[in-house]
Amino acid sequence: MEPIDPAFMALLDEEYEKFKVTDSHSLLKKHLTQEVFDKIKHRVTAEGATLHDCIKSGLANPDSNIGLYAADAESYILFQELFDPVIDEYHGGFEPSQFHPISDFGDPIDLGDLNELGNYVLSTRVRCARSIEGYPFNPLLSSEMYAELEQDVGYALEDLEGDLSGKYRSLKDISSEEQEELLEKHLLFKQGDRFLEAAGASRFWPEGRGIFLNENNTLVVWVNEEDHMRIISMQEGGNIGEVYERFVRAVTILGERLPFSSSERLGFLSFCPTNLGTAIRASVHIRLPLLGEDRQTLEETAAKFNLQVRGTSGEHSEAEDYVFDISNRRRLGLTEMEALKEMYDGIREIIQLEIDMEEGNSQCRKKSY
Ligand code: ADP
Ligand code: DAR
Repeated sequence: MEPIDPAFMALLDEEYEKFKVTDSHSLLKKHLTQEVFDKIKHRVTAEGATLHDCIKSGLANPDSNIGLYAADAESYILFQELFDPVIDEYHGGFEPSQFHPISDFGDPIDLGDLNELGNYVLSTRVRCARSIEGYPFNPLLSSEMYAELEQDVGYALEDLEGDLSGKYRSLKDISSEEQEELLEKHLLFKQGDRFLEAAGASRFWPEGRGIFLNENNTLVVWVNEEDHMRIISMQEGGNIGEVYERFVRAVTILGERLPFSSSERLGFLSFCPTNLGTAIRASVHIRLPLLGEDRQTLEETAAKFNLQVRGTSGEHSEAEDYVFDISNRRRLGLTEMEALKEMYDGIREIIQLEIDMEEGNSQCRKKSY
């Protein structure tokens, strides 16, 4: 690969000097020390990824939590002095010497209903990110590559049968009104995320972007949003066993038709390092009127079970009517079933805490009579 142009290096040096004095609390700010920066800044991957390609979102958005994306699979290796400490910290301890375990989806029958009475959990969703071997990630994808990726995935989706069968539609063929309807149903991805835009994930938009939906909208596949693919199983209620069973069947069938990109150490590879390993996020939309008024207790309880609390519309959104999106935070260093169990146990605890708070309140009311 050609060495980096001196003028480009001067610009990167200048951007880094400005970034160093921001009050950013991102993992990028914490781990891109001057020593690491000087050591890796001249490196370029075989496909042409530079350090700037990986850190430009965090440089432009000092309020990032992470601030770092891999521009291609090799970035995780070539810039490991930066990626490894970020991965270790985000995934709750995953040292450079550790290896992600072999996939084990377990038996979905072991997972029942999170909330049989249906009085807290409104809906349940299990999603994973998947990248396709032979293609880089957003900053290096050309318009032609986006179109090729969309075609490759489209062919594989045609092989989904029975309750998984459905239709793929390119985003450019969906009216803005219908896009809004799908977004309100939490089926379609949000657009205009400034972190992803600054990371180079919106180039040539909407070329190669689209969504697959099965007949009853319980299986969804996003193409070329943040990752090459997001495979999503979701339904109303808390029956995570059913949601996960459908998810496992779809991922398995698609994995037999597409070469998913993975590494022995990091498992399935993704654009953002937070989605490595299993790349799974299992979530509920759960209404918590009491815990919702005590956000510190909610966050502390979630953290105890390695859960993450998001707003009603997912990342970077607020809760509406006390409906939270709560999911597993760890995706790397544990198997698929372990990630699901960690989420299952945490959600059950949170529901019990909400019940205890209700009972506590009712006891107080009785005493006050
Ligand atoms: P991702 O899940 O891809 O990491 P987001 O946090 O942006 O990204 O969530 C994507 C969409 O999925 C959002 O519209 C969010 O509201 C929706 N979502 C997440 N969990 C659930 C759930 N349990 N039920 C319904 N929609 C959900
Ligand atoms: N907001 C960005 C991304 C963090 C993880 N979310 C993803 N990958 N969708 C940040 O750096 O905070």
